Amino acid sequence: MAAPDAALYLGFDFSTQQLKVVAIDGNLNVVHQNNVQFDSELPEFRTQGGVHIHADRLTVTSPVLMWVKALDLLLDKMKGAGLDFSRVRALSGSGQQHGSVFWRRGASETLQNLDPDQNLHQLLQDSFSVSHSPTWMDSSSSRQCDDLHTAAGGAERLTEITGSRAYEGFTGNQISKLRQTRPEEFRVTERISLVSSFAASLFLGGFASIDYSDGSGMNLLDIRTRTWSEVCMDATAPHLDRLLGAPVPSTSVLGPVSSYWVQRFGFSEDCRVVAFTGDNPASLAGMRLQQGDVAVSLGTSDTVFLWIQQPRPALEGHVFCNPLDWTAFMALLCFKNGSLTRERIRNESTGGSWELFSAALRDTPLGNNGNIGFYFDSMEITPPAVGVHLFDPEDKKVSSLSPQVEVRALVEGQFLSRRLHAERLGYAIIPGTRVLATGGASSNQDILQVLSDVFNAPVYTIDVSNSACLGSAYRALHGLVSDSISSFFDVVKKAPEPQLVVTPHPEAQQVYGQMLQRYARLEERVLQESRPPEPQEPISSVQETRDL
Ligand code: ADP
Ligand code: XUL
Repeated sequence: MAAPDAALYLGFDFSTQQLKVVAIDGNLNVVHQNNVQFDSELPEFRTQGGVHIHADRLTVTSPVLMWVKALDLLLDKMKGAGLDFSRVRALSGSGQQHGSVFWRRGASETLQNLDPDQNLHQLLQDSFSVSHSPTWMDSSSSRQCDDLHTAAGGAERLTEITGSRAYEGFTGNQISKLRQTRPEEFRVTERISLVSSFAASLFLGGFASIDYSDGSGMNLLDIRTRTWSEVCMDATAPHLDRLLGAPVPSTSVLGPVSSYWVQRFGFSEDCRVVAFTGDNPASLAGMRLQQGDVAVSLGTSDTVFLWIQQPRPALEGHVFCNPLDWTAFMALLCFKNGSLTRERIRNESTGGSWELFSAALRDTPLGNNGNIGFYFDSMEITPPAVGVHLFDPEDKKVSSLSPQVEVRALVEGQFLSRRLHAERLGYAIIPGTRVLATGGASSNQDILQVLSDVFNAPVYTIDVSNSACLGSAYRALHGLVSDSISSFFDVVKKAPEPQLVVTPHPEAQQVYGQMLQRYARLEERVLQESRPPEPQEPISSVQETRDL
């Protein structure tokens, strides 16, 4: 146990439904955790799941003062629980990605002169030009997305520059929409923050810079030069760079906490604020994902997280700058047909029993004698296809498979798809690659065995509860030590290790190396056959990534 006066590091997470915090000591022990649930603890804002869904069903916002008031309340709770703020050497945090905060003219001065006798939400009540902040769940900016694609020279070109095609929830498109539909609010805006940099600003007592990693979720940053893309900025708003400030490396120390925190809560004057980032980048830090690793969350939907050295942005998925190593990248992929489809096949093929489902996987050979299945019960995000498509070893379409073969066809097909699309974004299996599995289905060793075989890599399980908060606390600690990537893994080496569960069969590489190529060919065929007439509804693609 650390001494009672030992240093502490705080990690905050401003997520969609709640504000959370963890405090760790220098040995990475979690010594305090707390949270504020927006719906139940701040009912005056009348949110559901932390948001307001507007009458058009497309506009989804959160009251910005609710986030401020949640911080007031959280700090009071921490104080009430006896946390000694003078021990906090550094803090950092994360926020839901893509959401934005519009500060009104004069906010900078207000932030610099906060009266320690008052709550933040009293002090800042006139500091926002837009009281209802756009969130990542918003899908009301389709027109602006089309315009951005056109300005950039097409969706592929935009993806190449910013790491993602235009998404309605992404910040740049929300800024465009606001400028066009509410010019007066836009006119009186002094600064635009992401949720992460807004939260950092509260601690800093001044506008905090946007970090590269969360900045890559805006459809505005050139992810390779790590500067604002001129073509995207020009298409979004005039002189937007003045409103956004220059982006900084995610490991930057922004400065000490403002005197408000020193006087009101007893923070040390030396307590540092490390750049806040997005919740997914912070989770990558919390999971201590390393080069070559891939994290696969097998929840309601399946989500894949990757550390990438050489990105190849694709229309499906997002590539962001890496929060730990500014020369590297991370990618996120979301697959809607995950556990629910596995449950359907379990119900239909093995009488609802996971034990029999597992036995079917054990009793069938790697490669399933050439039978391949695509199971898109609902319109898939990656790739945008729908329906069940089954193929025999001669690539002929068949209408059914025997129950055991069907179970393996489903699970192999799902993991071949995860690997195919990960590789398309630049993922490469290298010596030492680990697959880190999380989520409900990661308790099933036979499913993990197929995952291990398809990726030809050992599979480990990890506990990711609170990974964004924990990652933020780790990043705070790292910010105090140094700026180099090796030191991040050095400072977190005492964290609990992932547990090795399975290793690949020796023949896996040969079987799945070939099968992956066949799968890619057949997927193209399936796509041609089932491509929807209209473009995808992108809100679902973003919504489903909440699991990790
Ligand atoms: P969420 O996305 O809601 O966080 P979880 O990560 O908790 O979901 O995963 C829930 C899913 O886990 C369930 O839908 C269920 O299909 C799956 N699951 C639970 N136990 C098993 C098992 N033994 N084998 C396969 N899947 C399982
Ligand atoms: C990622 C995304 C969500 C939010 C959730 O692209 O939009 O995961 O970050 O908070």
